Amino acid sequence: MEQTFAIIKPRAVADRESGKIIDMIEAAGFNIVAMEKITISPAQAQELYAEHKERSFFGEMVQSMTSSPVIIMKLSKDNAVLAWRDLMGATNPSQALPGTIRAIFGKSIGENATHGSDSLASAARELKIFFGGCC
Ligand code: 3AN
Repeated sequence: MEQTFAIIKPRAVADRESGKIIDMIEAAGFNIVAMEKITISPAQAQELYAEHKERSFFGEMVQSMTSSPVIIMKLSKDNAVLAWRDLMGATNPSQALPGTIRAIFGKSIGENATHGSDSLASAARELKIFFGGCC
């Protein structure tokens, strides 16, 4: 079965929304293969968002992702990468379809509740940053 990488972002964790988000993940048929509450280091955030290094919001994004704890997950399901992107909804919560996680819990394009890998290659790369060779 395919695997993908998910993060419940700092604001959603601080607002005690992680339980509701995990409920939605399980209701959608994902298996939680690994899960941990961590504070992301600046180096991990910079590596995660390496492709956005030149963007104006890069510093702000690294700052916000490292500001307080997150929940990281390794999820598995058939077509997990696409299925998790669909369940999250569009990056900008105001454009996310009703019923998606970002539509329900997202506050803004930066504080959009969750992260998900955008391809199988990204999933493998991101899982390695956060879970290494283990699990
Ligand atoms: P996604 O997370 O849906 O793959 P990307 O890859 O376009 O979206 O963006 C990566 C992260 O950068 C998003 N999770 C979002 O929170 C943040 N982001 C994207 N655009 C902006 C923006 N204009 N201002 C602040 N943060 C942004």
